[in-house]
Amino acid sequence: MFDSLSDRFEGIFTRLRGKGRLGEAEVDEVLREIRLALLEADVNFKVVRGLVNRIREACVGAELAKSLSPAQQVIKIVHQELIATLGGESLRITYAPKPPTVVLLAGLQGSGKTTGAGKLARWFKQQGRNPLLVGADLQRPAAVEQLRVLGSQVGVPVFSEATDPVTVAKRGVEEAERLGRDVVIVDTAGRLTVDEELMDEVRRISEVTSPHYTFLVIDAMIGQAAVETAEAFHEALALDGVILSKLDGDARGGAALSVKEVVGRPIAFASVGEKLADFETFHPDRMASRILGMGDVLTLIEKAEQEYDADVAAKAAQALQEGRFTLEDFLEQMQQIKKMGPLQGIIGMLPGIPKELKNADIDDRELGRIEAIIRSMTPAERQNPEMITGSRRLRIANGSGSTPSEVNLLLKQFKEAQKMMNAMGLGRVMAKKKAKKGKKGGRTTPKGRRP
Ligand SMILES: Nc1nc2c(ncn2[C@@H]2O[C@H](COP(=O)(O)OP(=O)(O)OP(=O)(O)O)[C@@H](O)[C@H]2O)c(=O)[nH]1
Ligand SMILES: [Mg+2]
Repeated sequence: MFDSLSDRFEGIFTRLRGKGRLGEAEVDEVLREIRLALLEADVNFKVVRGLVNRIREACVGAELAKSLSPAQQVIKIVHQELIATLGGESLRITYAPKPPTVVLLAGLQGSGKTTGAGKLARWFKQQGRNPLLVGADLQRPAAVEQLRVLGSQVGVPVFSEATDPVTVAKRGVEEAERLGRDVVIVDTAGRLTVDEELMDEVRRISEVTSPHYTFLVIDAMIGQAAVETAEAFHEALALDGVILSKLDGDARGGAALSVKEVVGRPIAFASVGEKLADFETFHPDRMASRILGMGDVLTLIEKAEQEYDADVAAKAAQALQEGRFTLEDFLEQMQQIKKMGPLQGIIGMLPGIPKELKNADIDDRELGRIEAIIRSMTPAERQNPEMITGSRRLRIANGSGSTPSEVNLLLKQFKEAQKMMNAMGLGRVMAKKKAKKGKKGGRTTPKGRRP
């Protein structure tokens, strides 16, 4: 995500770090580089101009903060201005006093509306709501079916019928009232380009459902061209915000950085992958940190909290503390990590990770291979890996489609990890956290403390 933009900023700041006080000429040089980096990232030129001007003003006025080095000052200023450009605050959803809260999704064809509807349904469920999905895309025969599949994956009912989109949407809201569902998410049809017919249809759907939130789903990979469609939709629908999809494939960040300033509406959610869990509330501050290569630890912790099973984590903490963390626990932990999404994405959120590692082709299949090896072991072997020698090793290798030396490597790595965790006293730390949280009756998730 935003890799090429991050690289550019990294280069700019690295050169800056070598300098002492910044004179006017140096500031101008930095600003010129920032401007170029943003334009290359496909950020709208008006947005770039505003952003660079604000950075310049802040740099001129910033001479007083003596505690920071010039490089740190500039980074801090750029960080703050990026946050502002991305919308400042996160959008907080408020719910209608008289349910259901209606959410309407609109957007061009293939922008990620239907997937987004499923992801949003999952998100609302995590907030303790009971959503209903409404399939008002009767354009494509498979559209409603796609929504039904997503609905069943997230455990949310789907309403649709073979009438017309406006009627479906209207009856969908009535159905939610009847069933006592407190959130309605309406998926609509897309077109290849903005056209009158499309606008007329969503406009009428909007009229009959009176949505509390109208979100435009935008494919981030289109870059700033996406922003033009946003303007057209905003005129027709009065948008409340944007759901930026496919951010995982967006190396440049042009759409993300342009939308708020051009359309005047914030990015509400970010969709960062094909899986239903790859969906986040959009936080301008965290996104700015990511763009500047400062990592995004908060999102990582939140993800861990959402996806990590508290019981499994508590069990592992206990095992660690008692010094009997086995391959069995290791396997369970690994499955938890897998739930958090592709490894590459997780690593991208860590601060200070060298670029080479971020770009390294980290293969999720590696996890699968380790899993296969552990699964080919008997319970006794998992408890006591010392007993795995000669013929056992060969059997495990055959059973998992790997080689005896791969089995050996895994055992060695596991032993190292075990040693390290003991040395770090990680078990004790986790157990302490657990005891503390236990008293408060809270959850027992060891936030981000995984080895
Ligand atoms: N990598 C990635 N793919 C995504 C994301 N969101 C959606 N997709 C993919 O984009 C494609 C289109 O998504 P849909 O949700 O069907 O898009 P849509 O807007 O409903 O499309 P129409 O109904 O045809 O207008 C699908 O293959 C999705 O899996 C995302 O955040 N990341
Ligand atoms: Mg669709």
